[in-house]
Amino acid sequence: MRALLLVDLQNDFMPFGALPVADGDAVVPVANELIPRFSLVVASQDWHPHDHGSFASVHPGTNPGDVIDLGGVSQVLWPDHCVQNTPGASFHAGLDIGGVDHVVRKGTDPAVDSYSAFFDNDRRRDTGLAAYLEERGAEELVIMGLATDYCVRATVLDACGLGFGVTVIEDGCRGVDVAPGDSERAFADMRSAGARVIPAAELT
Ligand code: VGL
Ligand code: ZN
Repeated sequence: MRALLLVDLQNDFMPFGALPVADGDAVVPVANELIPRFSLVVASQDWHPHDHGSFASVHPGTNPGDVIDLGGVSQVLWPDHCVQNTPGASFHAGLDIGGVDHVVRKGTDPAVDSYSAFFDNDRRRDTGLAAYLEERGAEELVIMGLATDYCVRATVLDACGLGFGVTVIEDGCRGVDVAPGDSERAFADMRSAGARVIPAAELT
């Protein structure tokens, strides 16, 4: 069975949000077109406490873009984003959320970030997503969303490592590109990990 995994289609990652991804809203129609084609659809949601350790605002003297050590893991600092129960953390209003079967929240521990929808960045905690998918017999995952170079990349690499067959919808992803080329390198990393990267039009 094949499941669709929509990564972080939340207001704060849209061009009008706190951590804007250029053209991020262009992927919402791609998601809406794919949703009815799947019997199982999961959406991840970046869901941070207001004092999350990935926020530059909680580390005096730092700015977004700085890199610090957070509990032994290298951490890029971000503007405050996707704070639990705020409009920025909500899914884009245009997303067909009625077609989503399950939401997996991540980044809830203030001490560690979670780019992947499967594991925290220190890989100590599991979100429960792998067990959820395995219980429902999902062996193949089709993955798209935001941001290509952070949460999509980490989610795809973990999915490949967990043994899922992974297809990434290239035009269903957009990246932050802190450094130019980050998204292209992220797609290359996903391919190296065994993922198939294709445009939505080629998904059969
Ligand atoms: C993300 C940076 C910080 C993402 C989440 O969804 O790619 N990026 N938090
Ligand atoms: Zn985040």
